[in-house]
Amino acid sequence: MDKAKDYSALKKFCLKEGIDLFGVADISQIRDEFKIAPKVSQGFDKAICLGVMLSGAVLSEIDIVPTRLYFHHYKIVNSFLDHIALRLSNIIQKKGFLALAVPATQIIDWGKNIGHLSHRKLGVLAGLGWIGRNNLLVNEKLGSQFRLVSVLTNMPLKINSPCEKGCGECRLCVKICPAGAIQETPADFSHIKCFEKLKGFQSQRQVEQFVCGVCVNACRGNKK
Ligand code: B12
Repeated sequence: MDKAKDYSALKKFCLKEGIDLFGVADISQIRDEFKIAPKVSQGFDKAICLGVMLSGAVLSEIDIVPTRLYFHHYKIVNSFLDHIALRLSNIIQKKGFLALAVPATQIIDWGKNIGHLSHRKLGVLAGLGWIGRNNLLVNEKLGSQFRLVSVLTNMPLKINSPCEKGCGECRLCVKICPAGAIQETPADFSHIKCFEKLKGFQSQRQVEQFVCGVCVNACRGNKK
């Protein structure tokens, strides 16, 4: 087995299919946190984390409220990511290894508002970016204008190093957040304020699910 060669082959497949960010994280220290598939979770030691960029045109229509266009885009991008993750997991499975595609967006505990695992955390460990003031994964080139999916596996692959960068002096998201949820550090981010605002957008029939996109639109990484 050549870890670097297999990494390159999987990356090539993903980029050809339209994926923009590809990285592999070592999950051996964090897999106990996962809520997904507890019976098989212990067999995985890495996660392939994928990101696809969002449409600049769709995002640019969002100023202080989400748009119907963004909501449609959100659904299409989630579905696209889930399809690529399924295809990638099948490729790995056919090579004789374990693989599990983790849904891009599925909430499994509405009380605690959590998914099967944190794609953002995996993204940091896979070197795709850092957790920004907006509490999102921020990539140097794409800002927060991308969505994520992950595939858990035990296939021997080259591992990326965690990203060590940060937002620096940029506070564009702090100023624009309609919920006032974004503060100086990611630890200060108010999930409650954010969620209350999203519920408001939904109840006003702005969009049918909990989406916003204002901080996503504001975050351009370092290409401001
Ligand atoms: C539930 C959920 C929500 C809930 C909030 C719940 C929450 N507490 O985060 C609600 C409905 C409010 C919500 C809102 C939004 N969400 Co949401 N959401 C999710 C979902 C399904 C699960 C998140 C989860 O389990 N959180 C629980 C905690 C434990 O994990 P976490 O917050 O992700 O990770 C934190 C910790 O790990 C922490 N941390 C602490 N110590 C350490 C140490 C290290 C080393 C690291 C790396 C991290 C770390 O840092 C992380 C950030 O705070 C994920 C998909 C997924 N499965 O990841 C999408 C996801 C996080 N959402 C996303 C987005 C874009 C949004 C919205 C912008 C809505 C929209 N699409 O318009 C808003 C904005 C929220 C914001 N600014 O944070 C994207 C983020 C993409 C990105 N570039 O980062 C995700 C990843 C979906 C996707 N497939 O791309 N969301």
